[in-house]
Amino acid sequence: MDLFDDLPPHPDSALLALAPGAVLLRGWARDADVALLQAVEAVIAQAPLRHMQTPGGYTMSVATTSCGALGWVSDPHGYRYAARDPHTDQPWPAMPDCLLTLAQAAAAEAGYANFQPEACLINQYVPGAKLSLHQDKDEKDLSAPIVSVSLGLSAVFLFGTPVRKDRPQRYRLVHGDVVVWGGQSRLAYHGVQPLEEGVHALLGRRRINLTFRSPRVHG
Ligand code: MD3
Ligand code: FE
Repeated sequence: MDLFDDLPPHPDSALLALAPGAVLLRGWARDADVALLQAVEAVIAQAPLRHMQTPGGYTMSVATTSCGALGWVSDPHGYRYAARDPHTDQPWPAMPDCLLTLAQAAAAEAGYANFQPEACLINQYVPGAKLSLHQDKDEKDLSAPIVSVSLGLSAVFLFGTPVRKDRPQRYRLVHGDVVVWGGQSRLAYHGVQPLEEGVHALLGRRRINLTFRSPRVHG
């Protein structure tokens, strides 16, 4: 099986290239996990997690919310970034400093000096939840990377190429992993296999993934 479970553990590696433009910072967020989780829970208290509808008529198994100037929204009309949470009709909660600082430091470590994410999408998985293979292309600034942070239960992440039919590689992303997706990897197809049963010491029976994005040019 091509499951890359044998990637280096924390902390003996700072930086690992998964593919051109895709940099894994194994365990990079682990020391900050309590602060990150506390900040995420404060966002969720203001902007609840919800299962969005897809334009294709499905309900996502992953529950989502956002913080920052813009949030990611899906409904029967399509996917887009919006300044207000349609659930509360309020602006999204501000991006907590500890999240922004971590995302910018990770981007800089991977070679992106001026990353200014305006959106942080929060995805919560419980066992069985998955994310089908897709591209992230709702952002107008494709020169900016996406920074992802994984917390809680581990997940098998599918990582393909910009060509949908190319067979994806599989990586297990664990608590504290940070990945910077830019350059040639920015438009790669990717997804998450159904989350396996488990209980994480800090997060319990779930996985939370944060993705930091620059939806607008000049962000
Ligand atoms: C590769 N989230 O929110 S994070 C998403 O674990 C999303 O919740 C997954 O895909 C999750 O859109 C995967 C890793 C990731 C995020 C964005 C990417 C990988 C990416 C964009 C381009 C290429
Ligand atoms: Fe994605």
